Order: sequence, then C-alpha cells, then structure tokens
Amino acid sequence: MIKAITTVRFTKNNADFGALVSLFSALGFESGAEWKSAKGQGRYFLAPVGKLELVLKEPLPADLWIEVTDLDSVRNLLKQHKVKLVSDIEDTDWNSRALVAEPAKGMKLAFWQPLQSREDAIEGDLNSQGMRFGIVVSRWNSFITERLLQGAIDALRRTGCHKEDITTVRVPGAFEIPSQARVLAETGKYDAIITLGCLIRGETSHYEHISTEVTRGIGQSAQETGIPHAYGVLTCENLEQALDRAGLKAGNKGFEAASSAVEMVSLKRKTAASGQKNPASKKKGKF
Ligand code: DLZ
Repeated sequence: MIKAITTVRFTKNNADFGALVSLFSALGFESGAEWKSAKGQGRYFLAPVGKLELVLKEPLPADLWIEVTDLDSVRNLLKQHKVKLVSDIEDTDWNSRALVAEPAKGMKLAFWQPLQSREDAIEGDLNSQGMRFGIVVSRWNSFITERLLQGAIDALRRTGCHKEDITTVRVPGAFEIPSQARVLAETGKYDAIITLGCLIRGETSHYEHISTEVTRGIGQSAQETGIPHAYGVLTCENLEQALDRAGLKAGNKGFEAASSAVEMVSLKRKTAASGQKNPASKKKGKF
C-alpha cells in the first residue's frame, strides 16, 4: 500500500531556494523532478534510502535526519556554503556522530554518521564525491557488459560522484581490458579503475587462458601502478549465469565493483594519512 515518503520544506524567498538547491546538489543528493507554477516552484532531491522512525525520547534538535558516510566532508561543505552550524560534530549516545545545521531560517537539519562497529578496524567510506574514475568495459557480450556499466555508473552517482569525473573507455574483448586499464591508471588522472567484462565458458574455447590472463593483468596493473582496480569481469559457465550477475537474480556485479572501488579509494586515503585517530575511539556525548 505504501509507495513513498516525501518530506517537504518551505522556503520563503528565491535566494534561500537557490542556496538550498546548490547546497543539496553539492551534498550529493540525486536530483529529481522540478516543477514551476504561478504559485511557486519545487525541486525534488532523492536519497538512496528513506526511513520513517518513531522515537520515544526527549525532543531531538532537528526534524530531518540525513545519514551520511563522511561527516567531516559534510561539515567542510557546509562551511564552504556558509551554512550556520547550530551544533558542531558531537558523539551521540547511539554510537554515531552528528551535527545540526540551519541552512535557512528555521530549517534545522541533522547530519549523522554511524561509527564503526569494530573499534579496531579502519574501513573505507562509500562517498565518491570529488573522486575520479576510469571505467574499462569490453564490447564482447555487450548485452551483459552494458548492464554492468549501468550498474557501475549507478553506484558511482549514488555515492556522490559527478558525471564529469567518470571516464568510460570501451575495448573489444576481455583480453584487452588489462592493457587499457593500465594506460588509464598510468595517466595519474584517476583515483581508481573499474574493469567490466564478460567471459562465458560455453562460448569461449580458450576461456581458461583468457580469464587467467585478464585476472592476472588487472591485478598486476593495480599493484604496479598503486591505483586501486576493481574487478568486475564475469567468468561464467553459461549465459544464464551471466544474466543473473548483471542485474537479475544475483545483483549487478558492475554496481558491486564500483562500490568496492569507492571504498578502496577512501581506505587508501585514510590509511595513507599518518597519525589519523580512529573516530570510533572518541568519548560518547549528548543527543
Ligand atoms: C575471442 C573471444 C572469445 C571466444 N570469447 C570471449 C568472451 O566470452 N568474452 C570476451 O570478453 N571476449 C571474448 N573473446 C575476445 C577476446 O577477449 C579478445 O578481444 C580477442 O581475442 C582479440 O584479442
């Protein structure tokens, strides 16, 4: 019965409306439809997940809670957009960190980030804003590989990557993927390379040779260039298995490969930065 939840925020003037549109776009919300009439105008912003949560507790300091993967980047962005912080980043008593911002008068938004559950581990975030990706996709079995490509782009866009930060290169077959991946990696222009292809044993006489070579070549390019490479090359027994992995029963391996690429870029940045404190080890505070 339930179809969707829309939470509406009213703004009183054009300047606030324009500033909010630019802030929400910069935060990585997917842009939805727009409408205009004699009485006003509206703009949808879409989030990957919507939730309605009932809470029995003291009133919370905001009525819209936006979960993010990287609260520090959100804080920087709010500062760049000169947004007033009602309260800065603080720990909550529910294993998260949160801040409250007031981007327009009377509009209080809380941004929050769950803390890592395993206190001793550093993990990458699924936030690709500002990252640049090279995608190498093969044309052989293109009805499968084009689906992988759509899945990969979807994952990048949902995690905040801008269209202009994604470069897609097509190669004839899976065998050509490693050499082209390496060319892109060596330009130094990309934070990660995403490789997408499809090898089907039943239709590929020298399947073993090609798949071994492709896998080895992609791994070698990753290790020798130091640029993360995500492996989204399907190696399947038959077409049915390939279809399942390209968006039917077993998810979309292109989406998964791109998500891994985002996580690895973030992890590389975190682990390469010396002396970083584990945010999970901080003391708990209010909210
Ligand atoms: C030749 C070939 C065959 C038989 N099968 C596949 C396949 O299932 N998937 C794929 O991506 N490419 C295949 N190819 C093409 C090779 O990868 C390569 O493009 C050609 O051998 C030219 O080098």
